[in-house]
Amino acid sequence: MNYQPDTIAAIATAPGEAGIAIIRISGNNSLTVADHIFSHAGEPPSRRPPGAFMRGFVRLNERIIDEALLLVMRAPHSYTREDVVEIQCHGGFVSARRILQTILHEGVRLAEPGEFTKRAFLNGRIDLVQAEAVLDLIRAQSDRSAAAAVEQLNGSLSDSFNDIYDNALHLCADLEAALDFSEDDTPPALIPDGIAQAHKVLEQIRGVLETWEEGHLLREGALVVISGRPNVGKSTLLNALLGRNRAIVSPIPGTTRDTLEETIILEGIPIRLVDTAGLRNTTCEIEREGVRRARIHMQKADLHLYIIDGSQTLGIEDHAQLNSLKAAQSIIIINKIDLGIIIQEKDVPVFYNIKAQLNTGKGLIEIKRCIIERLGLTYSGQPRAVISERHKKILQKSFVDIKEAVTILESGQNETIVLAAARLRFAIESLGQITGKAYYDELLNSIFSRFCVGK
Ligand SMILES: Nc1nc2c(ncn2[C@@H]2O[C@H](COP(=O)(O)OP(=O)(O)O)[C@@H](O)[C@H]2O)c(=O)[nH]1
Ligand SMILES: [Mg+2]
Repeated sequence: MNYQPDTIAAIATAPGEAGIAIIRISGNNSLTVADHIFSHAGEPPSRRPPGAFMRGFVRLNERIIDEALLLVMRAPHSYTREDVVEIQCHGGFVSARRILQTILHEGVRLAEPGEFTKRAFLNGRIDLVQAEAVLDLIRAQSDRSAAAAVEQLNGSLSDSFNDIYDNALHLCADLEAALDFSEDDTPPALIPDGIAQAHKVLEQIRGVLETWEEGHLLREGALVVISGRPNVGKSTLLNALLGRNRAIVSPIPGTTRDTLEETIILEGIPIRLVDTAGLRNTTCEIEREGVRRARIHMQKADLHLYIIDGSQTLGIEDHAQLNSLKAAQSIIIINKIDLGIIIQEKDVPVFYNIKAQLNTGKGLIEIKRCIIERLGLTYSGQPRAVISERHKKILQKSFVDIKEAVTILESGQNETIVLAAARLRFAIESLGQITGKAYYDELLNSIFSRFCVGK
């Protein structure tokens, strides 16, 4: 562990024109440094009570850098549980940077990404799952994502993980205790009880795993790809869903050559909408590249909006696509119904078809409703914390280990208890890494390096 509680500082606000900027200092020397650089009528920061804030001037060699507010927070009642000083100065590109430089000249080290939150974890104020919630909250793109992150920050997910961990630990302890008995003394109910207890843990893990889908959507959003042959109305649909003219719409086939991505929010879930180049064989190199990019996005899509021009017969690309699309992941839009429907309904797979006239917005409400249904986004308004990819991987691995332990116990041999207990130990070790009961440098780096400097 290369954790040294030296004093660190960073600008905590985003750079650019703004009302104020905040510089944060954390560690044993925070208050001494504040005394050196901050001039103010009255007691210096180090003699101020916790929670005090003072108005004064940040100085470098007697020259004023900026007028600022300084807040004093004392260990352990601060974000990091260390002495923390926050300086609020004027926003913009210069003041905060100069104040930070002045602080660094006092022998303070520039904080690494996420280091303040890492200290909050290492000092036991929050666990790893709560630390991750801080990042989720900062990155949230919708009210619903933010509400889920706040739930997680408040510890509701940590409670579930701790419960699973404790139950697995108890089970393991019971089995290990039996190892001290001679074979004849082993309590007769030990194995059946153990199996029942293990099933309970498995059930708990399964329950938490069920939140992953939602967690994935809340954090990464859903990738919804609009595709179809040229000129069917793909860009018209993108613009209609966005409510503004983002993509060029024209009757000339092959107008959209690159992929265009924009985000909308549906039921509190960020939807990454991608408009693509129309699928066709073409000699134009640029358009061919566009079609190649379209296909790459189509492979990754959570949901396809495949558009057909209903007033034309289907093309070979349509037949190929319609055959490869999966019902659960596709919505087929038969557009331009104002021009009369020529295509035969039997040519279009029966899974969801919507008839539309996209240039007038006809069919749009149904398309939105269907996106919500297909992606399972319906929201009751009740926020709940949901697991991330990292949690999922660990839970799945632990699940396998515990299941293995059950299989061993079910073989019914007393001498196999030691093997079952060993399996459970593996599971417990992994489970501990979720909340950070057990951690190693690499795990912390992989989590905190995703933060910004200053958080
Ligand atoms: N008549 C009719 N024209 C439409 C409809 N939807 C789009 N268009 C027109 O079809 C042309 C191609 O639309 P566009 O969105 O650029 O197609 P894309 O190539 O698939 O992106 C444009 O002139 C649109 O105004 C519709 O429902 N009915
Ligand atoms: Mg287009």
